[in-house]
Amino acid sequence: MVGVTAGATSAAPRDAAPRPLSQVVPVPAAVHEGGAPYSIGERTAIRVPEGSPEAVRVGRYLAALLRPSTGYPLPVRPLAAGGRDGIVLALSGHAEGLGEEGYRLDVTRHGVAITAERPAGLFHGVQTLRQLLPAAVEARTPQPGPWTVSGGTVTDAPRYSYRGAMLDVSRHFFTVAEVERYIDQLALYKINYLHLHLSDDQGWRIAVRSWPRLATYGGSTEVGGGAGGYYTEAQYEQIVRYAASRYMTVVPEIDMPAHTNAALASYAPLNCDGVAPPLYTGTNVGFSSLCVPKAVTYGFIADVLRELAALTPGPYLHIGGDEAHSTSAADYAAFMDRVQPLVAAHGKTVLAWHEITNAHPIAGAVAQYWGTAGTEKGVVAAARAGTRLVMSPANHTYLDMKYNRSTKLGLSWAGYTEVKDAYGWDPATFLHGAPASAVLGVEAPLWSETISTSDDIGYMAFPRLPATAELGWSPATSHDWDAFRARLAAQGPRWDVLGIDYYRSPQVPWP
Ligand code: TNX
Repeated sequence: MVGVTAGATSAAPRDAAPRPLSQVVPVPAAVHEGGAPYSIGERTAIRVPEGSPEAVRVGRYLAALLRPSTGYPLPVRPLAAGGRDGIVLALSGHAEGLGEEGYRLDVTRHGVAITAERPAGLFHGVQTLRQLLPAAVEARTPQPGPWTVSGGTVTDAPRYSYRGAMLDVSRHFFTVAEVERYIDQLALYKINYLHLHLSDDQGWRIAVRSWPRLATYGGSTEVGGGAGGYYTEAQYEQIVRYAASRYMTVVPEIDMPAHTNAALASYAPLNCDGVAPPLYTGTNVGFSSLCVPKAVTYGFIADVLRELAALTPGPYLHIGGDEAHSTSAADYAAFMDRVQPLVAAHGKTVLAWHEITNAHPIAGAVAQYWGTAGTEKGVVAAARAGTRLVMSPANHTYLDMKYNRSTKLGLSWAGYTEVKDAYGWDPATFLHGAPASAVLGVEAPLWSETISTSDDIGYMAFPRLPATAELGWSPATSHDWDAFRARLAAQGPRWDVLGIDYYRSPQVPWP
């Protein structure tokens, strides 16, 4: 953990000139600079609409963020108690057109007002305010001020409603605390979906009451032969709740019919030959398959999806479907056609890797595109026929790709991915011929064959995750590499304070 030392030993004000209102990642949709700045001080209060418990919680979250570093009391008070000074969180009607997640941030001499239609918008506005304050605000011990925000107005709302990050907790297991840490890092960039890759050949990571050995045996190891682990129901619910407190929806994935060795090893009857294979701790893909003709396969899946749906308030269940190299094309289609209705039976929406378009995506299904070229005809045809898309082109969004040949962590099958590559594509046009209206959003997956600690996550996700986050949030017209890398550079000191061991890309002019 790198501490903040600048200014700590002298009385000289540090960061005295507040940063421009546009120096935020993702860049806001509209910024109007002007008017007097506001400095958060000893007497600043956070004022919240008492009629909304959620808005009150956002106010308390903001207070908890600001108190340790500023050392100010920052009481959270009802708006009705009078006075409009300080930091005001206000819920407005629909008239302003801010939408589900948008917000307006007004800074005047009297204070900062964040206005939104929904609490999610207040939360995103708080992230913007956070980035407009000096990096030292992230410290957990008192730091010298001033805590000044430039005068003016930010009006902001997302380009896409789905802005995801995936963490593969199967190849290496990550504890609840490690997942929560990543959730907090993602929230700073307005990510609103956390996709958890809960099963793969190397490990099954979620307790299932009706098939207990999935977790207790199938979860007992990981890549390299370590101890692995799994989430109990209570722990998974804890992650779901923590994510929700950051306005993030968990998308659980059970990968099938391939990537299933951990399940096949746990229950012999799931295998076509009735023989359980050993647990697997290597990094090959494509060798396992559930037994498509066996009836028990669908009883198993129905049980797993029923239990998972009951633990998952979000709309999506991700059923994987990738790299089924040991399943025939006919079996694959038959399998997917049989499994999708099991998702729908619980009122959930099917999300799957784009190979699902080789079967028959059911109405409402979402395909997650991970190709590198944007030319897959089957996916384009499905998109034209109504299947929606989450865009995760591996050569732009995969956080497990190495930055360059000397990156110690990561893989390189999709090529080296520097920050400029992560930023240099357009979700609306990447898949040639697919209607732009089919695109629901973007996601940055982090596969964990080579990733096993929070520091590893930080190194691979930063600074590339913010690139995908900006493509998902900011208007297409704002896309500009030079402007992006300058704004990204300003994030470096914040990551230092947060203890994120990020990659110091030579493409970014770090201060
Ligand atoms: C491909 S992309 C996979 C994963 C691997 C990843 C490594 C996709 C849907 N599947 O099984 O972990 O590459 O980069």
